Amino acid sequence: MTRPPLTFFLAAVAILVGMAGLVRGSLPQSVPSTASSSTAGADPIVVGGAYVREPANDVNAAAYFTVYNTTGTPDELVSVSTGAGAEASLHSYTSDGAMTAMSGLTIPANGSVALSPGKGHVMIEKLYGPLKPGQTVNLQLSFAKAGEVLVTAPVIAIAAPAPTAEGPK
Ligand SMILES: [Cu+2]
Repeated sequence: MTRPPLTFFLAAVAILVGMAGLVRGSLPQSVPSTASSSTAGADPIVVGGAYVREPANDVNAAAYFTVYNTTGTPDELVSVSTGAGAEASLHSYTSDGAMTAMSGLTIPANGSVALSPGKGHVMIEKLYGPLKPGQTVNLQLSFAKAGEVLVTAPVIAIAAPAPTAEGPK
């Protein structure tokens, strides 16, 4: 029966304390790099170029954006909610130009889908108040895999050009 001598044990404790001291001492240097958290990689879903067109009435508005899927697996935008109106739904167009509701919007792996005039939009209905340029609209996008993604969309004047979508960095 052999046991490590007490001095060996104390030496090990000293080493551990010393290491703890080193770690503690290094903390201030690592504070600025808050972005390097333990979550691997960037956001799985990136939304760019979001805007809401200033509505012609105080009832409905349309939001546009481009969704980028940075993962190797398709994802699906399943629902949208907003602080600007009581209802928000995904709309696209039939081949003869009529607006139609979408049950979901698939974003291909390593791909993107743009909701743009003529292609689709998020229809915001029962607006809580008028939307004017300079205001912003909060959109909460729910994805099947990526979960909730919050987007802030500026309200763009009726005749103003749409912002260009900025993809994942
Ligand atoms: Cu619509």
